[in-house]
Amino acid sequence: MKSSPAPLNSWIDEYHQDIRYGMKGKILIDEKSAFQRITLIESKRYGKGLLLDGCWMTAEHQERHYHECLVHPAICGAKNLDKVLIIGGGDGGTARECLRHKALKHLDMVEIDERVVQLSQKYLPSLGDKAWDDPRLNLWIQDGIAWVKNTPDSSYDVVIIDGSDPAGPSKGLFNKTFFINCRRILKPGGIFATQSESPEAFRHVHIEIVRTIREIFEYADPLYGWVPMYPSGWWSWTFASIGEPHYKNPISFRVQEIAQECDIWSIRWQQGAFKAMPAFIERELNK
Ligand code: SPD
Repeated sequence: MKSSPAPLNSWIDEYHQDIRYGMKGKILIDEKSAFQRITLIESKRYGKGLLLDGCWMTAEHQERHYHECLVHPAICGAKNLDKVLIIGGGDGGTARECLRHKALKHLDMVEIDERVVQLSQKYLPSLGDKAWDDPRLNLWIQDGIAWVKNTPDSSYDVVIIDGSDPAGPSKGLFNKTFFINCRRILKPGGIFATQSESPEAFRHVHIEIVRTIREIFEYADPLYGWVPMYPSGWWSWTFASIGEPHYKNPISFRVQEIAQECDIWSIRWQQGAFKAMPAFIERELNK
């Protein structure tokens, strides 16, 4: 007798402070790696998706909301693109968006958990897409915090942090020492970018991240957008640089190269998103 495939009918939720954020689907893989719990799901609405330690990371039909907004303000604004660093990003989406830029010569991606890469390649191949075979990509399975600490000064044109939430293996990606090292390894004209949590669901964490980055870089600004599958849907990414806010001045030939294929990001969208700081965050940051 043939067994019928499991229906996509269970609720899969991220729980946070008496609220749950979820979608209907079924669980494909649920395992513990050396670093975290990894869950792969198939959802009705957004295709296959990934949770780490029970928190939503990405899904096939929604990942562009996140990856385009993390990558293009940094990559379009940096003076040069000889050498770019991604910390985390094991699903491949951030690397894919970076490598759409032809001027980018060398990309180091440092992911602590090899299992995230293996499972993403198998279940979420559209995220990394051709990036996995791109000769410019150098994938290192190592601790990103140690990598940044051990990197010589002025090594990278762009440093992008694509970690999970500030807990577990990603906790050390949000503190002052780490941000100081990120600034140190940037070349002149370089840009730092990190996901900086939700101004609603993780309000205090978000404010603390922006405040800390502003203590270290001359220029640092959060950009506000939406990743509907994340807690509250309202999300942020923070960009920083030295000398001038390079991330606010996208270089036009880089924009032309990618704009037609973007779902969310455009110069117009970016300009609005940098201005979209809610008043309560502005007040807190000005204290
Ligand atoms: N709560 C979600 C935080 C997600 C940060 N990274 C997502 C990984 C996508 N490449």
